[in-house]
Amino acid sequence: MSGLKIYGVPQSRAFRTYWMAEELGLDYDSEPIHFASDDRKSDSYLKINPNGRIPAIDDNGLQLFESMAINLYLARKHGGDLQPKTLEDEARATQWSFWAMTEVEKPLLTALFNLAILPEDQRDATAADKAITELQAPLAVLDKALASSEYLLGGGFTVADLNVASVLSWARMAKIDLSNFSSVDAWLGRCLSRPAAQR
Ligand SMILES: N[C@@H](CCC(=O)N[C@@H](CS)C(=O)NCC(=O)O)C(=O)O
Repeated sequence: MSGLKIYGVPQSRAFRTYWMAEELGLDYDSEPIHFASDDRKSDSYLKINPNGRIPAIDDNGLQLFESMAINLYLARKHGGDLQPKTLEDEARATQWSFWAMTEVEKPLLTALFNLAILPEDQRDATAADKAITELQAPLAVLDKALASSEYLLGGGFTVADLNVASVLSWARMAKIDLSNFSSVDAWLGRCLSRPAAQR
């Protein structure tokens, strides 16, 4: 065992953490805490993540929450192809990770809930439309960044792609039309079809 424990079910933002651990080939333990269960509010779990949310990790005594921070840490710790090779590329990976959380996550989650997750009689079509309209600007930014290279940092697949694609994976679940953003669509397919993401 690598001494890494991942808290959270993969049907949640913990998917990001499991994907990263699989990419890195880590031998980890899993504590499948569900976002809808009381486990996340137990005294023992609140010591790991006082926010009571998933994912979180315990890596040989280092307790971390926030999915993007966890992945940036794991990539840096274990190195290899997922870790940017220069300070500048590391900064760009941080930039794209923050960007996905601040520019994309909220409207995309609103769209996902109102198009696919909520029971049909509780869905709000107006909220979904508004969220999809809001997503057009960040999707155009991502599309432009990917127009001339297969991956965000210009070389191969890195933590930058994993973090952003893990957020954008909700667009697939919500069946959002990405045909106006063909570079994003192709890149998302490349990222999500990786064996580690599938596992
Ligand atoms: N910014 C956090 C968000 C974590 C989060 O909200 N996780 C959801 C599951 S996807 C959760 O635990 N929800 C339960 C709750 O909010 O009580 C991250 O990226 O790790």
